[in-house]
Amino acid sequence: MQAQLNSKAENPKKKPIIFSGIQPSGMLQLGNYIGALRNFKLLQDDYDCLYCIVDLHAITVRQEPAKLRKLCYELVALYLAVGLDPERSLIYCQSHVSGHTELAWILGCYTYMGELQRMTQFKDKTAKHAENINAGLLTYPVLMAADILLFKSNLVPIGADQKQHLELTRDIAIRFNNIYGNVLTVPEPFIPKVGARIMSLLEPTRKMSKSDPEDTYISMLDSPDAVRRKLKRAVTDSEASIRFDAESKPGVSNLMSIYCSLTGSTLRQIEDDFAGKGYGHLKSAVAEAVIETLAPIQSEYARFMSDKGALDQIINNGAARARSLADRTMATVRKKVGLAPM
Ligand code: ATP
Ligand code: LTN
Repeated sequence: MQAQLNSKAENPKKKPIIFSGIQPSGMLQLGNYIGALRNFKLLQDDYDCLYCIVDLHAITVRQEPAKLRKLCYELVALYLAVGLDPERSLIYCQSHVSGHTELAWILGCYTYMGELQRMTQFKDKTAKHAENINAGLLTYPVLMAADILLFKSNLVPIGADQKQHLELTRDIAIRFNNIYGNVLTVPEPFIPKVGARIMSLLEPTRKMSKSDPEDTYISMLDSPDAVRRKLKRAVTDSEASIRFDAESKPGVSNLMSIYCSLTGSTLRQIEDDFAGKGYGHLKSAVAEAVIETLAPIQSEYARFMSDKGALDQIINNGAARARSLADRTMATVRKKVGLAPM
């Protein structure tokens, strides 16, 4: 991996680089899996990947320290349980690599207040956490840009809600390059065609989110009973017809998207297969597809969680490798900007 992530001149067979991160703000929910995590695994054969636990992003809202610490391990175990291979995919915690915050400070000086203030996530989170509108919530996308640009990443697998942040990352990189030459790689988003925005089960016009109340999302560790119960209660509509229309039938359309993305069926097929059947049928079919997807992941998760020493080794090794890659970008950036040589 170390050799594969060397510069193209040193290694002409170098693969393009992928970076993505997930916040340890709760156990992952089904939307995280469908929108992001499962693509991490699909992409690891063709790219050099870095998959980060973005703990510094998570503290933009209040977290309980002991719980946050535990969640970092749980996310690493979950990354491994879905099939990420630490030999091929570098797995580590954001706070273990100081280049993230150093680059974020520098890039913050090339980002406009207006750009940050109009980010949808900033508006949503400030509305949700009116008692704690801190500067970190505003500068959150600059840290995300630093995460990505620190490793000269080419592709960033994300759900649809992060598209705006990725566009800002591109703008920052282009602005920086216009001043200093071709220093930063301008990344592309990788957003799945189906399942890029899984919606809340109880409020299907809002995205499913792990920091919302438990009954609104399916946790990746939910038992089969919990999955069935939550889906049974999922909000639909009074029309009793199974057809995709995200505007006027958000609940049913959401269930159809979940089913499609887990089974590979098309929306058309579902409409045909469930023609004349009630919503109860659709809900049970979705529940069984979810249970079948989660079962092997949950048993692998339990196995990885039982060896904390091995998890420590993986993130320590990941951080060491990430640091050495980050140092190279930081050396160039410091020099270009004109900071005093060390
Ligand atoms: P939080 O509730 O703490 O803000 P979250 O559940 O929204 O967290 P993140 O950690 O912010 O999740 O997101 C991790 C990845 O999962 C991102 O790539 C994000 O786009 C994707 N993602 C999050 N929610 C969904 C969703 N409902 N549907 C599809 N993708 C999603
Ligand atoms: N902002 C993302 C999490 C995140 C991320 C990243 C995703 C932080 N840094 C870098 C991709 C690449 C979120 O809230 N889901």
